[in-house]
Amino acid sequence: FKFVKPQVAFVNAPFSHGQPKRGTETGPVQLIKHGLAQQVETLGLSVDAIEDHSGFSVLENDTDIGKLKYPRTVSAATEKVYQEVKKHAQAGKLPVTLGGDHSLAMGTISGSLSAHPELCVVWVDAHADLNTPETTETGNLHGCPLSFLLGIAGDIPEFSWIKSQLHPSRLVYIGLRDVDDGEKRLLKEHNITAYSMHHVDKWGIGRVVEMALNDVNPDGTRPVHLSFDVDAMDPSVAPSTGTPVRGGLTFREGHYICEALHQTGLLVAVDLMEVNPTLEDERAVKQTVSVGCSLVRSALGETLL
Ligand code: 5AB
Ligand code: MN
Ligand code: MN
Ligand code: MN
Repeated sequence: FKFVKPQVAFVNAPFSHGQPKRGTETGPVQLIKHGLAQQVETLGLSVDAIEDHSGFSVLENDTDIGKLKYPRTVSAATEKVYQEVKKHAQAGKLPVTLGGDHSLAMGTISGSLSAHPELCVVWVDAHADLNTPETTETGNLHGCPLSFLLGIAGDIPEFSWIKSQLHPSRLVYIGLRDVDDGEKRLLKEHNITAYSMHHVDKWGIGRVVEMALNDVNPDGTRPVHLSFDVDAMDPSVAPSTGTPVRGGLTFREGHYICEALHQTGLLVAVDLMEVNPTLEDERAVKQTVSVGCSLVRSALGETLL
């Protein structure tokens, strides 16, 4: 399996109700306005016409289910993204989903799994996003997508569209530094490999990425889905995001991850999530949007000689 020079299909996902700070829904349009689609074409890749996804509506009477906030709204939005990503992936294209908050990964990874059942996932984030409806302290679904994808969220009929399950051995994290106690228990219980910032400091990003890929994809035969939360980056590099945590990846460490994944030739989908162009000052917003674009370009082969 090798995915060389794929056709890229951007999936714009203007959605923010997986968390309480509005503004993340303007991430996709700002990334595209910055020139991302043209920049990707400059890399010699063909890009699908960008479809308009204005329909991420907030459902009325969407009362909490247990602790979960906006559950039906999140389910509808993520299912829509699932259908989009599935369509493109099954057509042999490489979907690049622009968020929007990270609850959307329920949709993107489900979509990738439908076309690539052997998929493995590299999750780059300050957070583990592994909370179950039971363990979540905030009720924000952007902190929960992986519990749904791994099939450990319990039975919530509103999310019954999530059919495919990701095996915990096919998930690896890079960049963690703010993990809830409940999530730490789940990481141990399900034996999930995680490289925190401590490991990046200890071994360097080169070895960390090598080890991470070796953990989830030892034979180098599995397709890879990269889910990149921009808050994995240090807030000095990507300030405009809803849940910044100090001590993150440097500009180069973030880009190195993207470049190394591109080099595998196995990348079948990319998510860039949690850019919030309404947070911090104009300069910070510009910086964050620009870094977001550049991370995507690196995942698609820029900056390699
Ligand atoms: B993000 C927290 N663990 O569950 C929770 O930005 C934060 O997609 C989640 O990584 C952060 O609310 C979600 C405290
Ligand atoms: Mn995060
Ligand atoms: Mn996240
Ligand atoms: Mn966040």
